[in-house]
Amino acid sequence: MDTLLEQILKCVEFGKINKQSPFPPDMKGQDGADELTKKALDEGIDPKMILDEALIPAMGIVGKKFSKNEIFVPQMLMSAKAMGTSMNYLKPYFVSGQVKQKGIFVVGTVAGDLHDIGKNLVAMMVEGGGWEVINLGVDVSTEKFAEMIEKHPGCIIGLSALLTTTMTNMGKTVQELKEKYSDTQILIGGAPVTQEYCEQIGANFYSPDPQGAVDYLNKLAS
Ligand code: B1M
Repeated sequence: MDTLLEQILKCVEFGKINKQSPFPPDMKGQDGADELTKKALDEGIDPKMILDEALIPAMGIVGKKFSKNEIFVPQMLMSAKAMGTSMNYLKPYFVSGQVKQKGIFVVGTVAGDLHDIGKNLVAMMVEGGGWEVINLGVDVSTEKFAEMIEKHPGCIIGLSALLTTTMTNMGKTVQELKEKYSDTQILIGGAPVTQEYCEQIGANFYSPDPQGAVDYLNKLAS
């Protein structure tokens, strides 16, 4: 019989949100991340243990499977949704400072660009990796990112772009932020973005997928 933490891990890995959710079919009628996380907290399990021993490893498995094309966007979204359901119960403990997160990741799609599916996946995976995530949405100006750096010194910036035309804006944002906040780490990604472009515009890191982003951030935190 799996422990409660192992059961939560499985729910997040396979995207089982709650008892009512029909996905995945072989877990139909079973408790999901919702019921099990509540139960774990009611039984006095430390929220940090739920995060470190269930949610983070589950999202780690999901990220690796996605990188290897063993699962696809819909499964990843279901996992992220299950994780979000658990996180709703854990958030009050983080907000109160009872559980320490690894750092703050401010992420947004660059100015002029309205694509957010990939960026949201990155945000959810990073949150699942134990970071506080401030998701600024789409069409985010350089000024908005700068405002966040002022408000949260030491935060790490993530920029996403899906259009060859808005990649130019990504370059401008990196350049302007680096001029003013040279120590700020900037991670970039998005379908048309490459390692070569990353080097060209002076960003710190390029990741082609969410797991690479999580690995990079975790290296910075260690
Ligand atoms: Co648009 N669109 N779109 N679109 N759209 C593309 C990107 C396009 C390739 C389609 C095509 O022509 N074949 C093309 C771009 C061509 C180019 O620039 N070379 C295009 C175009 C042209 C346009 C419009 C200009 C169309 C028009 O109006 N004439 C317009 C632009 C609007 C604007 O942004 N100003 C437009 C609009 C839209 C919709 C609004 C309809 C919709 C977006 C809805 C939304 O996001 N909420 C849309 C969609 C859905 C797409 C496609 C079909 C799918 C994009 C997507 O979500 N992929 C896309 C074609 C395609 O890719 N097949 C297309 C799935 C997602 C999981 O992948 O975003 O790459 P992706 O994210 C990946 C990685 O890139 C990485 O991780 C993710 C997971 O692996 N990643 C990061 C992403 N961000 C990262 C950040 C990181 C690290 C990794 O660190 C910070």
